[in-house]
Amino acid sequence: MNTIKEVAVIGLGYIGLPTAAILASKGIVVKGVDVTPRTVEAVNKGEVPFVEPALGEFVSKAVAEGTLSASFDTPEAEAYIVAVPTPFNEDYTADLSYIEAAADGIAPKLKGGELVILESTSPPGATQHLADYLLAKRPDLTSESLLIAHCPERVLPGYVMEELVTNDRIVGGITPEAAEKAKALYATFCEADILTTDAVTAEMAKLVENSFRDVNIAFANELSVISDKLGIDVWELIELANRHPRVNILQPGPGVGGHCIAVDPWFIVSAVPEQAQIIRQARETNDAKPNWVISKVEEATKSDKFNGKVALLGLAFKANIDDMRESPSIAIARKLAEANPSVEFLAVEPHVEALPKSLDGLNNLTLTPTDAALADASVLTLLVDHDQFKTVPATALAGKEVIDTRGLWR
Ligand code: SAJ
Repeated sequence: MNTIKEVAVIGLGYIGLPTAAILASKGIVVKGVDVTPRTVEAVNKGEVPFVEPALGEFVSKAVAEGTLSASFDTPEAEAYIVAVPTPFNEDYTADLSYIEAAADGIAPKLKGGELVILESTSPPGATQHLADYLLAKRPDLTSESLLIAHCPERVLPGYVMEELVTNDRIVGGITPEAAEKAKALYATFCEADILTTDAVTAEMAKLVENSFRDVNIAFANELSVISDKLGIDVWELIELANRHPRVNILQPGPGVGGHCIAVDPWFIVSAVPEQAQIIRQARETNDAKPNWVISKVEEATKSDKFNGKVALLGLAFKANIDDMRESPSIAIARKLAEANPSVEFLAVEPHVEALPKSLDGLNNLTLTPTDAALADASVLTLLVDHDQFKTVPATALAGKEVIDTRGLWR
């Protein structure tokens, strides 16, 4: 039974804000903390600064009812949920500086007895590191008086509000008491099973889930390159093979993006480099896919029919979202535009109104409406399977060179 009535959520991003909003919808007073002024302002106005279906209603209702607010400073609370980024360093080890910055804000507020939950995807040992870090800052507290747990998020962008309720959760405690207390808090909104374990197993479970997917997408991406060499249709191949009752091959694409699957496997590789052979190879295979797409586009621009314009359809890292983090489309767009200054690239992304900063400074790349790009370019490169592109009529593709990395227009 949950007894916690006041929670601080540190980091109001794609995971922190939905978690804050759903807790607030259960009557818990939630104080969100973020370093970005745009985020703090938006939340206090009841708005969501990114695209996530259904989240807007939760946030506006909770803010109107006074159960959710945001600020730059960490408040006192009975429980703290840390949902900050964990990028990787150049050597693929995890950068824990955002977690440490969150802990710097929490430490002075502690009185003893609080629950601190790390939700950020973390390498093995990060939760213990957080515990040690907090206790080093607050030597007056003991490891018994601070309940620390890892509860990795597992929700799929685009379905977050649904999956927060329906997905099973894993809670790994530094102590069993911490796991139980965190479990009770999550049970206020999670209707599925909440499974308790130790912190390192919970950390690894999260990393393994995303590595499993990365390895299987790498298999699909390898099949697409093999099929191209053999002159067969990879989508048909996969469809046929998947008719076997125990085969379920995933879909090839232009590479793997997002802040999760393209990142998390490296945390395992850097922790146990000798042992993590398949996991490393999968990362390398998926990271190589954008260059393969680039070579296909460049090949198409050498044709006599090429009119000087290439459409790049979709910049987000996957369908029906606006998130462009680690997006293979962005890498493809940037490299193509840099390497082919005489070609005009028409980038299409229906979910944004301006190109991201990562594409700044490219004179031959412009954000273009879908219809104009389809009409003007003689090479059409489909990079993301957004719903908007599903309805493109076959007549719009007639006479064009089509590079369909998602199998949407076959
Ligand atoms: N992709 C393919 N082929 C596929 C499936 C995906 O190329 O068959 C690509 C996507 O286009 C995208 C990337 O992989 O670029 C990742 O997309 P995704 O939909 O597989 O996953 P994410 O990154 O949006 O969310 C994942 C989820 N993890 C798993 O499915 C195991 C989600 O549940 C996690 O919460 C999330 O990572 C996270 O935050 O870790």
